[in-house]
This record gives sequence, C-alpha cells and structure tokens, in this order.
Amino acid sequence: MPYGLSRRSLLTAGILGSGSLAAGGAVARGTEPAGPEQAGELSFPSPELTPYVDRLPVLATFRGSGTLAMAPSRHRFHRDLGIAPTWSYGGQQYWGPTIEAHRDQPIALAFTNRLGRQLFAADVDPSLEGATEQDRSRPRVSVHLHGAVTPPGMDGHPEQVFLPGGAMTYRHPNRQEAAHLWYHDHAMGITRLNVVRAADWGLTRTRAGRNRLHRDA
Ligand SMILES: [Cu+2]
Repeated sequence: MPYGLSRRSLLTAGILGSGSLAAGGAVARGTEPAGPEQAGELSFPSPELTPYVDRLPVLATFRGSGTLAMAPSRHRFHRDLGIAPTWSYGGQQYWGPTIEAHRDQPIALAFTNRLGRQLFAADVDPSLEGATEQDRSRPRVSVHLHGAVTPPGMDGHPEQVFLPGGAMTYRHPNRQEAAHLWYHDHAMGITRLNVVRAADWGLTRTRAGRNRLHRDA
C-alpha cells in the first residue's frame, strides 16, 4: 500500500484497539464513511473491547541530564489483547519516561539507538523522500523536542539521524516559558512508523520556573 500502515501489520503487532489506532484513524479520514460491511484496508476498524478496564500506567520520571536508550520492549495495550512488541525510551514498556527539568537550567540528554529491525518493516516505503530499503533492517532515528527553543544543531531535524549502534547528545538550554512539550522521532520518510512504535516526551515549566519534560499521553 502506498501510505499508512497495513491492517496486517497492526494485527501482527497485536495493537489494534490501542491508542495507536489514532494513526489508523488519521489515514481513514477523508475517505467515504465506512460501516462494518464497508470497512476497507484503510479504515482500520477496531475490535470490540471493553473500555476503562485497565489501570493507566504511571511512567517513570527522569530528572536532569543522562542517557536514554531507544530499544525494543513489550506492552499489553488492553487486558483482552496479547502482549505486543514495542519500542520505547529509557526501559519503559512503551513511549518514554517523564523527563523533568528546570527553566534556565541546561540539560544534556544522550539517546542511544539500540533498536533492531523495524517492527513495521513491511510498511517502509522507499518511494518516500529520505526512506530507503535499509530502513527495514536498520531504522534511523532522530529525537525532536517539539516546541522547544533549541540551538539549530540540537533540534533533531529529519536528516540529523543516527543508526542502530549510534548515539546523539542533545543539549537543551531550557530558556523558555513553562510548557508541556513532547519528544518524538523525526527521521525523514519513516517517522510515522517509528512514532507509532515509540516515542514522545514533553516539557512543562511552572511560573516558578520549573520545567517538567513529560510524555504527552
Ligand atoms: Cu513534533
């Protein structure tokens, strides 16, 4: 398929019915309204699941400077679904830890790419700008702190990527007002695949000047 994720990939990963369906929903928008009998491969109908039966996970908090590994993990998105393979930051089951920082106090965050084969390898589309066949087996990553005021070299732009075995240290001056921000992969041509599998964080600052980098749930 030319874009989006195949239904087969999502079923294989066992994440249908999870929050990850937001990606599928976005793909479905703009198409004809589809009832159950009309559901096509781009509409990603959700299986029947009982809502609000799982306790919401509380993510770990990461404070100050340090290293976060980007690595494969596993998570059960609903009690009635199987355990799905995921990617995460910092040893979480999915996404990454809340990262807490303080206004005007610079931090340095090193990210290591320990990812194996792209979990959505079949959905890598080499016809997209920046994407290559190699992305199926050696996924590039770039960590962008969305909304942060950063020096240009620390912005995690789409071509500032590193491969498995590589690492990048991002230095954030945190010279901006309090805000909730999120961090996410930004790799050219495969962001949609990497982000569904892993990543975001955010930055909150109180009026007292406290920054709190946290996951945008
Ligand atoms: Cu962003």
